[in-house]
Amino acid sequence: MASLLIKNGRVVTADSDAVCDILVEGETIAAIGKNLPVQADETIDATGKIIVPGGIDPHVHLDMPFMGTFSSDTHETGTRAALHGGTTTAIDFVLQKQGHSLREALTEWQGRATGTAVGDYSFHMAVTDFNPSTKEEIKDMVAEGITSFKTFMAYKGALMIDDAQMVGLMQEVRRHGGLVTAHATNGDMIDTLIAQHRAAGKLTPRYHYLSQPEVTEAEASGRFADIANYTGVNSYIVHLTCEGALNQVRRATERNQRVFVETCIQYLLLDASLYGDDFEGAKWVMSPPLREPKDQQTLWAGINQGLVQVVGTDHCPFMWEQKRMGADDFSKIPNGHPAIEHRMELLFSEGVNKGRISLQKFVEVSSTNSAKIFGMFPRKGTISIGADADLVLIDPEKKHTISAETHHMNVDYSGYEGWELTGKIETVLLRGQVAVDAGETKVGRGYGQFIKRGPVNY
Ligand code: DUC
Ligand code: ZN
Ligand code: ZN
Ligand code: ZN
Repeated sequence: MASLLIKNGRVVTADSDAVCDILVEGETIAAIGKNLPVQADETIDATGKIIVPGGIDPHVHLDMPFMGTFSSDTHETGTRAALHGGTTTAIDFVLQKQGHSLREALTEWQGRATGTAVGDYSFHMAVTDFNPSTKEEIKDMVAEGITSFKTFMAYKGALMIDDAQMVGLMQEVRRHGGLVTAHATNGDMIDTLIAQHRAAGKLTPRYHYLSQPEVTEAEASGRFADIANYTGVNSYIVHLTCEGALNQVRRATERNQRVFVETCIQYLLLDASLYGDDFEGAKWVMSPPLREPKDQQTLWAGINQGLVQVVGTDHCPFMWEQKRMGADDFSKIPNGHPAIEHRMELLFSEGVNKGRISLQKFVEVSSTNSAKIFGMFPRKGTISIGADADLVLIDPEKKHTISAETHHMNVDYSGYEGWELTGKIETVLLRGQVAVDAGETKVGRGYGQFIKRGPVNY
């Protein structure tokens, strides 16, 4: 078995921080300690580097059919870009087609990801049509290692389920020990506001933002938490963006309910002032939309208060030409934003280096908490003996600039063009293999494996 010794790095996990050596044998970590008295086939000198567990992005949409087109990163290009940014595992969404089975959707997604992904991946199952036959499939999905079930409370007619279906799904998922997640926005309210704006000839990207005010998210987040509390299911709100929604979660904690919360890197760093009256704002047309500076502050505080456990991306890239499908009507702009590659470096530079979060919080929200919530811990999400050797070596001082010219995502613009970051991910290991080093990809198409997941372990 090949062995690799990583010497003298500052090894940081969610609950430890020490300069030491890591011995990797095959795909896993064999030993950790100061000055390990071992010889290995290869040695990496990590002096001056910070070593953290491989990042987990629990919210990505790769090669996904949506709004009349497909998101532009495939499982190959998306997971490769993820590796360049230190994300070694991504959880992608399988979308059930209304009127069809979960199995059909899973087979379709497996067909796109199997043998093509470069980084490790798993799937959430988005249940868009809960009925007696879908109900019977829940246990089959759990048996396949798909233990999280996504719901959309918006996108009526394509993805949305109603509250009756929500209750039934939660009851069934609870029976099988799974987790229900939600895109928690009030679809009917949003559809009404979109129709009103269009009827008034208000068609620029700014009206995308004005069609999804904070109340649409706060209302649905509270409703989701209430139904979850009634059914007793494990619950998780994806891409939470704002104060009103987080207050609903805070309220739930007061009755000793636990609702997991994910925000995404863009909601921490970007705000709605990017939606001007020209088409440029289409770069940030995503749902929910970017919010206000006061919401960013609430989210950073929420991380430190332990109310927000996860920072993902909702990576859902579209080429500029695809965005232009909505050049004359904001409601036709494919919703989504590219970020899978830059989540960790953005969070390190703007979070850790600017003193908003500690290095250990960084590890928790970028990796460990997702591993625990989504049933992959301790195989993923930490640096411990027996865990997968998914390791990220960061040069904490090195400066670099984000640009579409140099990124690896298959999309022709960046939402962060020209941002100068401090802290660069230099080397990334995935299951013991150097996957990225000094900007070069070292593993190929098909190296990524499907990760079977278990119950919540948080
Ligand atoms: N929001 C997006 O912006 N894109 C994909 C799906 C979603 O909910
Ligand atoms: Zn059952
Ligand atoms: Zn969503
Ligand atoms: Zn999403």
